[in-house]
Amino acid sequence: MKTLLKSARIITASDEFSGDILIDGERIKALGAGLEADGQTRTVDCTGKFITPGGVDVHTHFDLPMFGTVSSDDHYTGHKAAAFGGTTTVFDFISQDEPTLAESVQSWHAKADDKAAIDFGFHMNISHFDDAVAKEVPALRDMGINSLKVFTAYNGRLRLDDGDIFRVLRIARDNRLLVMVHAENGDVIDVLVKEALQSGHTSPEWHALTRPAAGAVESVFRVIQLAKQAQAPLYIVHMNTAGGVRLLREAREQGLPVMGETCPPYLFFTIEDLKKPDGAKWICSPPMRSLQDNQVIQKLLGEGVLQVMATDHCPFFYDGTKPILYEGNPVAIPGKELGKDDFTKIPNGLPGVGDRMLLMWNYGVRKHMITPQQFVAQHCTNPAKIFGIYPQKGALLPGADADLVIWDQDNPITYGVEVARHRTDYNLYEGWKLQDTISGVYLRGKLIVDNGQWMGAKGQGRFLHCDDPQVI
Ligand code: DUC
Ligand code: ZN
Ligand code: ZN
Repeated sequence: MKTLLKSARIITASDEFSGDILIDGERIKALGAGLEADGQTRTVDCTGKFITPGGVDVHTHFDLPMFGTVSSDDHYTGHKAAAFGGTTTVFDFISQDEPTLAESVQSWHAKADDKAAIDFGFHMNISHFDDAVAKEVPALRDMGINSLKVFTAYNGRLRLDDGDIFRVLRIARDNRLLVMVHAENGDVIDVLVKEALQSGHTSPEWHALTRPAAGAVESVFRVIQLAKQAQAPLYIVHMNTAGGVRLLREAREQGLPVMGETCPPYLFFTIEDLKKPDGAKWICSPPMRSLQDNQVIQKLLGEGVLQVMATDHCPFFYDGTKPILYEGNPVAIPGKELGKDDFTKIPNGLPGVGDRMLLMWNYGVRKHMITPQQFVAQHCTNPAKIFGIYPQKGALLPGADADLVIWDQDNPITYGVEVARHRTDYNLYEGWKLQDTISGVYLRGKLIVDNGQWMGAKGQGRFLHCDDPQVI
């Protein structure tokens, strides 16, 4: 089956032109002006529309157990929400919960494979490290995994000490794996949380006040120096402090192979949002920072200091005692209300996988924070390159998977929970106006979102075996 997308504005990470895209089966066959359809080709008129590659969101947490509940999107509902927002590839983090890494990988396949509605890859969390784990790490490559995540926070739960992070970095270097790091100061956080609770501070803003920006900046500095000593590349997840992103810039100027990711909420929200009566909606780790942090990150994103825009999608209901209707059925999953009397019990995480492309196009590109080419680079091409799935993903090139987003120019809508398809009861961007919207999404040549209609299916998503990570 062939499809010819005719007369679109085509946007890539390096270019922008008017033309056509010919899809043959699951792949892009040709791009250019004046492509002709033969008798078996379905032609779609894309006049007035623009096309980008399908989005690649390399930071999601579907079906993640936390604080006695679970993130409210699973590998089907989250994939579907992603697709409505123009994302056709996601990467989820495997918890190191089983006796071996191989068993942990298997447990994540068991959650994801039958539900997947878009294509997906995995990162492996390393939250306990010893000689046995060290021996197992290289085999992850045969399982299609090329990235490890380590933590400098969450003491006693996920954190590794600096020596173990250094060892992980060296093993990763020797096996062409990329280390991703969550950089906050776990020791300081523990002291501040204890003091806050002793003083009777239980409201949501104390989540942010007990996880200071300076601790994140110090930790970013430390992990960059650890990677330098290990002579290993490094990818810093969800960067959200001005100081941290400036350190990233400095490291890259020195030629160090360090890359950085941020997420839309860190551009648009601050600790002031946590002070609102419904402040728990904004609770995630690392937390919202200051207006100055927002502004510096926006500016440095535009200067190309950060390579990737991801989401850290990890939604919870705001009020998980009240069901919502999902695909016609009532669903209620315990959420943020679990911490109404104690900020340390509020599940950490935000919805966002479906928001990312729409928000960043309308409030990033249209507000001149980033160019259309930077948008495609940060949301599609760079993450695909870094995690070893380029040019199959993240590119509009002959031979690439036909993952495409058809955008409607000047088709204004008001965004919010009713528009976003996340399985939760709130959206951070409630009431925000979107000027350009998404009318069609193709996954490997199949139209899975068609003018607000879900045409996809559970189980159609494929696991991606990642090739070598790239430093960009
Ligand atoms: N931060 C969150 O807020 N949720 C899930 C994991 C993380 O790092
Ligand atoms: Zn993290
Ligand atoms: Zn995360």
